Amino acid sequence: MKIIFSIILFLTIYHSIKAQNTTYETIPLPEAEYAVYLYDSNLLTDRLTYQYANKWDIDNDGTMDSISFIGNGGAHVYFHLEVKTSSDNIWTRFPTFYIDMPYLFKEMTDITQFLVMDFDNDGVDEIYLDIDNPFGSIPEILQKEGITSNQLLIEFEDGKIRVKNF
Ligand SMILES: [Ca+2]
Ligand SMILES: [Ca+2]
Repeated sequence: MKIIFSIILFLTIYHSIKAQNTTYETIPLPEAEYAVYLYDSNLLTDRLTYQYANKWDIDNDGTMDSISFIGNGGAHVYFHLEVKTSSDNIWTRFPTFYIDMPYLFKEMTDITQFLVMDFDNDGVDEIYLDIDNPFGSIPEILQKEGITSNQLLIEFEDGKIRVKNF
């Protein structure tokens, strides 16, 4: 009797583990082809990162640039923006700009958080971000620059990346 009970218990546990695994595996990661897990030796965890390389030329030098979104490793993953333009080849990091859907939106919708297109029709793409920081707050570094909205336009101007109100 004890053995049967143990077997039933084992099967129950096994079944629930298997169910969890199955559930986990069947949730598709959006834009999975751009997603990688990078180990962070400070946080001691893998951070989900979206790497968009060679898709846009933000600094208009004829060579494609890189845009990445680095996950914070939390249960509800928030991502911050990093941009590397080919003209200076250095990463500009925005560690206080958080979004939770760093996906390739094709157009502006109510839920678009990230979109790259030529918003001002000057022939060069800009980056749109609708940041979703805690309590809707605007990062201090942006407030000092006169930014009054969570909707940001990030563009390359006079040799550097600038952040403006959208
Ligand atoms: Ca470029
Ligand atoms: Ca433009």
